[in-house]
Amino acid sequence: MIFLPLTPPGETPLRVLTIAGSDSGGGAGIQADMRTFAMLGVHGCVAVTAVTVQNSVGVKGFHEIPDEIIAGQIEAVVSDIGVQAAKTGMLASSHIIATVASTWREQGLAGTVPLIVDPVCASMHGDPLLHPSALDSLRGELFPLATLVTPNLDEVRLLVGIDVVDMESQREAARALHALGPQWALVKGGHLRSSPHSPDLLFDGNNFYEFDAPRVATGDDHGAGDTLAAATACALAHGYTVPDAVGFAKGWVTECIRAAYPLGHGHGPVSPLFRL
Ligand code: PXL
Repeated sequence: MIFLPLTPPGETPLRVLTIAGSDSGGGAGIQADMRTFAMLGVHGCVAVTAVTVQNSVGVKGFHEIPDEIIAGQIEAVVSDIGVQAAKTGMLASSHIIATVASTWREQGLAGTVPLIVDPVCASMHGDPLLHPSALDSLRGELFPLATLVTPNLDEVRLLVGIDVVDMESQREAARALHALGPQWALVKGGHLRSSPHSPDLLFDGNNFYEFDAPRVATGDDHGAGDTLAAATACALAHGYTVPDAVGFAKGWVTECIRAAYPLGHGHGPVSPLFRL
């Protein structure tokens, strides 16, 4: 199944909130999240954390949104519209992470609304999207609130200092990430570029779940991580268990990678437009 149940026209769909940065190129960040939310039939709400100046070649800079405006967006959405799941993406700095964590707790969302923390640290071009000093806040303040964390292998190295090269080191990384406090940790294998597969490993402190997919040979995979986390959030909003939601999202992002297209002079985006 790569689609989710749809709400009839005129009825209110489930709502999912993304707390993330804007990509002016339209392929990653909030724009990727909203594309997947829409194509999966979910109403997307947004708390913008930063505005990047970006195209297919790289990130030229970014502007951080003030803390009170980020907190205000989250409050405005949850107090009126209500959300059944949320995800975080680019958070840029430790004070933004602290703002998101405290707002999440103050609004009574901790333990009631599933929260996916995609610990975005850099763009695929290697341009920084998180201040290095913010890693402590990510681990200490946001991870304990997370239903699921979804680092790629570069983020795993930064967060827990483990170089994932095989299944055993992937398990070790999952254990180390889970020890930081999230209910579930997903170690994504997409950056194991020499492997013919893209194996993701999910861990809840007791059991491991593997999600494998054949590697799709493309340089156009901008926004893949965001799309995986966004689709997982949509499935959690529908009440899927975490393993079922991740399994669903893995199938969704694999189709989006197959449908990726060239854009500009650099890396094109993964695309949920195949749904049309
Ligand atoms: O794909 C990670 C990501 C998330 N959010 C924003 C980005 C990127 C990658 O470039 O620009 C805003």
